Amino acid sequence: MLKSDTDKKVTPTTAAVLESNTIGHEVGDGGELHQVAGGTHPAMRTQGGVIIHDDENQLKAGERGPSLAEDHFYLEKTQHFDHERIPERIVHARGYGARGYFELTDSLAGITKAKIFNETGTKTPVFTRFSTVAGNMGSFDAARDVRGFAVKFYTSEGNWDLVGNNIPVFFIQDAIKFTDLIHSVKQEPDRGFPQAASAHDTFWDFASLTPESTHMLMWVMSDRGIPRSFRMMEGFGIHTFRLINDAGESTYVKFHWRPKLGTQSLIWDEAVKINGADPDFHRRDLWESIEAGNFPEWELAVQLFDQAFADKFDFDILDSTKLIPEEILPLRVIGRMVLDRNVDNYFAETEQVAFCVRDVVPGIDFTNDPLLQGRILSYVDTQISRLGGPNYKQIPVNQPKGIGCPVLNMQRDGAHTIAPQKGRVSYSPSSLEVDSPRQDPSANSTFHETMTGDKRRVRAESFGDHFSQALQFFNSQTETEQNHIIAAFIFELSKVETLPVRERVVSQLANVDQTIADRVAAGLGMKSTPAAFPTGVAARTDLKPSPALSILAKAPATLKGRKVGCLVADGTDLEMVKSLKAAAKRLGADFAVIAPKVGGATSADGKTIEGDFQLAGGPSVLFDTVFLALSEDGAKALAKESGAVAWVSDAFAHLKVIGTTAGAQPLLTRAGVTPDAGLITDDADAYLKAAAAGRTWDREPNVRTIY
Ligand code: HDD
Repeated sequence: MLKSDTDKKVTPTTAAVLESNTIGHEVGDGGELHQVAGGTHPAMRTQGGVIIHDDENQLKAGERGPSLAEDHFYLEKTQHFDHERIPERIVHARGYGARGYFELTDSLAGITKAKIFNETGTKTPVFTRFSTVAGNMGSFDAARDVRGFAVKFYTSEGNWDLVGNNIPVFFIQDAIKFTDLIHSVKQEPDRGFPQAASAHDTFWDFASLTPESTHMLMWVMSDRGIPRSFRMMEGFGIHTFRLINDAGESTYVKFHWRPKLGTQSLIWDEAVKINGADPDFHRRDLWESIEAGNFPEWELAVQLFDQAFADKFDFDILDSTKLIPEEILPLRVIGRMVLDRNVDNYFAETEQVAFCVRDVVPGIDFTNDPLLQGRILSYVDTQISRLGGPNYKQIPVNQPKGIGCPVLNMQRDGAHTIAPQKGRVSYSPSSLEVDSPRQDPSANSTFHETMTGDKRRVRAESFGDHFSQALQFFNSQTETEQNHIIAAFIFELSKVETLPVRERVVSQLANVDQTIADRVAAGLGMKSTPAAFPTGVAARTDLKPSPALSILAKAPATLKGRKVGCLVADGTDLEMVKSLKAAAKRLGADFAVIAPKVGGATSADGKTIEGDFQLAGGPSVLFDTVFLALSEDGAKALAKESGAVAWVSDAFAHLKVIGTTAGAQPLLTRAGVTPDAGLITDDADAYLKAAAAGRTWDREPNVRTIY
């Protein structure tokens, strides 16, 4: 007899239950399995809904005999397992998603007929997926890479997918080069490595022969390529799109996401170490903050302009390697996106979500950007292959959810048809059924654009300047950020084995600016800087810097969303740790205690200080700022632990603000920490204030060579 779900009888331990059921006798009547450790468990069932009476043993002919082919429980279980994987995305394979909503705060009525942008206060459900581009699904989060920022809006008029990145420009101008770009950056096809890295010959070979990528390279080599958190990343629609109003008039639009927590990045050496310490650094951060109720939030802002404005630039607004600086065309904030729910099942939702650039709603339209035009095909195509057929939009995460947008059309059948469309009529025009769906011309919002020209494979002359905005971006960075760009080029090119490729990249950089090329050449140990690569259009040097393109120039002083790591040992003052924790929490930070043993340490007054991490499991790279709450004896003991010494020396090298008790000196000395503005002793308030201001950038020249 099987126990009912509501039977409260408790079986002592899982192990005991398993043992009694797996060794020496048949389960058959083993209803106890439904209740373990006080829980009430429903019966396990097959895909066909049949109760499974034994999930521990195959059906055998005799106790030690062969397994029987009629064991349908075993067959179903294993066959399903054998087919559990689908092809991973060819790009953006590694990603993480969450649900939430978009709320309109400023109406674009009159500019677009799209309902999502008309009535302020309208809340539209969203599914958002962040990703790296090059790495495979099982790679690590903190790679140097572009981050995908894809949002599916379940609007009341159907789904709109805004499939963007955390960088406002792109590597190439024409979609026909996308295959080459991705082939060059993914693992090399003969050897299958390196994964999740652009630092190898094929990428830089392609990049150095593709000067249009130069602007994007500046961005990827900047700290934007190693974000601190998905929550601290900007997002961009990149292309110029069109908004269309009821009169059929068009306004150009560029979309921007701005994180409430401000933009923040990692330090390269820190990112490398994070990838070992916690390959899931970004996904864990997103999951945990949503679980904790600290819902990540972004503003959605737009840049709106017309043809006359577009014509003023000497670059083309259809060229995705260019941006319009905010200082020339300010952002208008029109809403906010809040991610407030983690997925229930990673595969069902995050893996199966299918973003398609061609999914737009009335009032939002494409432009002739040749990159955007090419994307319109690729996304649907890849979903059909990834998700096994043309009905991928019937998977719940991809279904339209807006009230008033049921799926009604003449498409029928195909693999995995789940939502049966009713009736006899599956064609149009038809007369047999009065309620069969009909086209509705009022929803038309295709912009009536006049097209002229010869049919040609050509790159417009207006797409010809590849260096001016690359220089403008570099000039818009603070000195620290510029140093990081130079260091990133040096690191990446140091991994390139083919000398002529290395030299060609530097010679392309000389087209941006001779000093940039000289600095990179010096860092690579080149005897002289290679001459500039021949170019048709030289960089303009008169473009004004755009401070909005710098992360540091607009970094907010806040501890919100940041993590404080507090190192303790036997002899630590527990009360001090408690009050530091309370103060950090009040400022919106997370606080973790790192102890030599995960069970904690014994405080000066003999109490247990609970640990969140053991030293080896909680290296300082996982925290934005650190505090050493140590007695002198505790510090002396830790000075003999290489893990503790590295914990401190890394924090120092990664320019973290370090708060410390005076007792911690033996460990600080052993770790080579020297006093500076970012080392604060015995003053918790001053420490937290300094930590909120960010890293100790002035320390950098003391800990690494600036080329
Ligand atoms: Fe793409 C996925 C962003 C150009 C072809 N792309 C993909 C994703 C993002 C972007 C964020 C992951 C979506 C998700 O989370 O599932 N892609 C961009 C941006 C581009 C861009 C911002 C330029 C501005 N992409 C681009 C081109 C092509 C593709 C030019 C092909 C011609 N992209 C794909 C794809 C992917 C994809 C192969 C792989 C998985 C998928 O579509 O769903 O179709």
